Amino acid sequence: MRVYALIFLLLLTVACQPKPYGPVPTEAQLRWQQMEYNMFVHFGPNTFSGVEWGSGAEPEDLFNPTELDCRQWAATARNAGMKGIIVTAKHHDGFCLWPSQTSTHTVAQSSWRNGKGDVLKELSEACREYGLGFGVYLSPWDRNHPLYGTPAYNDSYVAALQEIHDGRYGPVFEHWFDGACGEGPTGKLQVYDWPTFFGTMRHLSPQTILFSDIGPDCRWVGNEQGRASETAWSRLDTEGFTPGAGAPPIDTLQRGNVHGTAWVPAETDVSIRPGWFWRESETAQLKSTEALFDIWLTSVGRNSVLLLNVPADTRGRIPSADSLRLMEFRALRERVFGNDLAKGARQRLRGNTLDIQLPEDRTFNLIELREDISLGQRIYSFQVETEEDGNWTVLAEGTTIGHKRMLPVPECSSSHLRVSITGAYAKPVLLNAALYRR
Ligand code: FUL
Repeated sequence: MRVYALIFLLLLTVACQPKPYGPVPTEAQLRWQQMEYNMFVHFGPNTFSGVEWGSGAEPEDLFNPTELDCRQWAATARNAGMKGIIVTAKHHDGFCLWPSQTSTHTVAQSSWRNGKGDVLKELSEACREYGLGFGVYLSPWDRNHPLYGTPAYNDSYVAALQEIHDGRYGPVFEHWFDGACGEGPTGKLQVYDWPTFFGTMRHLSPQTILFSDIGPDCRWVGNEQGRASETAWSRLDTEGFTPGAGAPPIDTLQRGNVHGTAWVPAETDVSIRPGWFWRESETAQLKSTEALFDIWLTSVGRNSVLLLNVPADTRGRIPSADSLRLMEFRALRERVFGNDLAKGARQRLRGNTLDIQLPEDRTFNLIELREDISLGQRIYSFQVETEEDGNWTVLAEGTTIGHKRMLPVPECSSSHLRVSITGAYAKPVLLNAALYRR
């Protein structure tokens, strides 16, 4: 009898387990989403010329960092609380930061370290030492390459992918495919062979997250201001679209597609400075700690991953002003997020309601909600209320939640809250909520 009862209970538990809804993240996508915060480093000839888009005609000797120190980048990123670094291995000017056989416009042709330098080698080793993911940005648009504008250029780009991803630099957590497609040195545009680019990557390095406007693994958030949409689906319809000019409208990239057929979460790329590349003149215009915190709320706090650009300077180091700002930003996050005011609360998920009973009145102005995205993204409408003498007052309302949703609210003191899921495509799977005071 007891055995039957046990089997029955077991079957019941299995039957009650929520089933995945729609497309779900791969293991690699889940790991990537949990990284939450990575460093982008724009570095190359533009660092020395002060322009954003080099023409490709710059002499190789222009690239001449006096004190390149990728361990300093890695130490800065780790101390900032970041989990990985993505470097511009090649920007639109075509200069390769590694001695590539696919080009004659690389570190090998420069006099930097007598042509023996390799930024990718140095950075990948530093990332390994500091326990960070190593990632690369490799611009398909190339204003230097003589083959650009012909089908043979696609082969050359594929050969560059092979060089970077053949294992010589160790695992690469993310590869950034910029969709930009301008003219090359002969005035011609290139027709990029995206299926071959993506196919090559899947073959070489199936665990690498592939970024482009439309994925396949993560997508562009649609702006460079650090703002994901309040309604942010990790689903996207990519059929018939390409990265770059063939991408869906910006609004779609920002919001995703509610019933999209692929799991393609948004990545929010934004620079700590006005430009992507370092310029002495922009040191005074670093984003403030408060502005960075707001960006955190509208990126990580809106179901996306934050890729914050912190450009290296002409020495090849992260300038101290920028690294100081990163540390202030970390200190602010620790002050706020290090004190979860929902700690010690009794949180119970009953059907569509998460009931939060605090041990006493607590004062907060920021609510954090999370959905178990391993089962897909389900919730499309919710409400947060507080209770006082049996009366409920609505504090916040929203649409999507996803991996993390942060809701700034007017400062409020309460000991009893509830999160009501007012719309979901399948049984909602909320994780514990957190409350903070900024
Ligand atoms: C854009 C590029 O044109 C910018 O220079 C920068 O690299 C940004 C991250 O992507 O498409």
